[in-house]
Amino acid sequence: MEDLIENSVIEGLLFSAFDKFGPQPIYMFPKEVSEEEAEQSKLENVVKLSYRDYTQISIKNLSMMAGDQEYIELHKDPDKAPYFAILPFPDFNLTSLTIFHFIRFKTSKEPTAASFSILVDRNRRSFLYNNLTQLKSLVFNFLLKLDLEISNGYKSPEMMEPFFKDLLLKLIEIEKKPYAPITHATRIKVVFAGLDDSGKTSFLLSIDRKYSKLIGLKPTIGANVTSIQALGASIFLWDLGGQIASRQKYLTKSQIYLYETDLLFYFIDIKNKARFEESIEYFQKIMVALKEFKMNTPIIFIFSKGDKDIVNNQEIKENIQYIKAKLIEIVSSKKPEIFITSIFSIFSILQAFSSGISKLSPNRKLINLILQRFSNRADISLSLLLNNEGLVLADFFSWKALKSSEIRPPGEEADDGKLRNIFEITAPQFTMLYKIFSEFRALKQDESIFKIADSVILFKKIRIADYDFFVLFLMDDEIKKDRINELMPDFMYRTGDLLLRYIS
Ligand SMILES: Nc1nc2c(ncn2[C@@H]2O[C@H](COP(=O)(O)OP(=O)(O)OP(=O)(O)O)[C@@H](O)[C@H]2O)c(=O)[nH]1
Ligand SMILES: [Mg+2]
Repeated sequence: MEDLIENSVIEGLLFSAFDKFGPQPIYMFPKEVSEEEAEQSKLENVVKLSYRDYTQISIKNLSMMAGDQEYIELHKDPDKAPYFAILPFPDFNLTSLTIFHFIRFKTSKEPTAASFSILVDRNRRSFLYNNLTQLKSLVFNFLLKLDLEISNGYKSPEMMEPFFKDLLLKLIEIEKKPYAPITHATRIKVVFAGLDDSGKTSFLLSIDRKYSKLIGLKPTIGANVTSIQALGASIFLWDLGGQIASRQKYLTKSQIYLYETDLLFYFIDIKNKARFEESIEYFQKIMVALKEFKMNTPIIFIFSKGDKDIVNNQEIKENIQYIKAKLIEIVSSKKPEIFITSIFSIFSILQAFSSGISKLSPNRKLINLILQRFSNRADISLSLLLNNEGLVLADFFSWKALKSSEIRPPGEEADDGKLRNIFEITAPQFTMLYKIFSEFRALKQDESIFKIADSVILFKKIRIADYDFFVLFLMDDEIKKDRINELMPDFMYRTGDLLLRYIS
């Protein structure tokens, strides 16, 4: 086992569980070393973990995933629990893929919260990102088997070793496959496609706040690739100019243009009904190409040019309904994710972009959950976590906590359960919030309070490493600020590392 680990990207396997002393390491491979040896190994830049190190990792794993005493509550609502996350352990130069899990012992009524981690050198963490789907399913199966083995109680590490070894061999197989290169930096390819004149370049310029270039914009000829460094990754943006000749080229040379697309934004000009059929046809061809590469690329549909003054016109509404129905037919497997955007509402563009980018973040669910717990504890009805560029990294919304009638559109039921996308419902309010956000950011203060109708918005700037993040809270009473400030350090502790590595 030790030898296998030494020669692979895997630095360790750790199974931890709660017991009466808190989170404890139960099975760990390679075997722990003495503390002196662990100290020494740090100087030599190799990873050797002592029992205390494994315990620290167990504590972080379980407290991040389950949160102190809340793990039983999570269990009551398993759908809400994030079952995995990629967690950084900078103290040990490690990154883990951690799967959260409940063990059901025959001897106990209550399930026991547990976690299983694959530990890798943090400089080689792209192994986890590049093979996430495969690794997850491998580990889920492994845990099922493990459950059966220990259902009468923990067995000795020696007895369990073959199980872990079996898993390790499978992991090494994945590592050896040539299509899973281990690179140092995460590189992400985002493709923007749609007919000519559908607003792709305008959307991209808006994300970049290059408003002055929006005027007199010319059609994009061929593909225009730019890149941004954000959220711990290099994001390559492929703006595929939509002229007919170019479209054909992308499809015949899909190996170049569509291969390894991590995320696709597909644009439809909702004002131009005459071209809906043409647009759908192009989309279907792109889908065929993507399917050939066996890629499960997430798709975000952008209904562009939904400017405020026309978006509620009967004609536009009908257009939207029509094209929505078409898309539902095409992507029959799941609900298409649609955003109506306008270059006159920067927030509409940022939230569409954020939603796409969040699909690339394995930790998004966990960050959301931490924000949700925070908001519940502080009795906050709406909170948003933004990065300096205004991307929404996490959001929380609850009707229950929302007493103010101002923000609820007429006819909306006060029903928490049915909410899926908070942006859909509160878009106009968010536009306003975003405007305030821009003002706040310009102020260079750490905290600011804005009053709107019978609500209060609190903005807080938090600094993690060299980066600014912003949290925005909507509340009915300024008094809740104290509670927020009290809970803030814990929130920052829990989310800090996750935010720095949002997608890498
Ligand atoms: N009213 C309105 N016009 C928009 C919006 N977005 C883009 N446009 C206009 O639509 C036209 C085409 O926009 P582009 O961004 O160049 O479209 P494109 O998809 O990049 O087009 P190609 O490069 O030819 O594929 C321009 O005149 C834009 O000003 C919008 O949200 N509202
Ligand atoms: Mg263009």
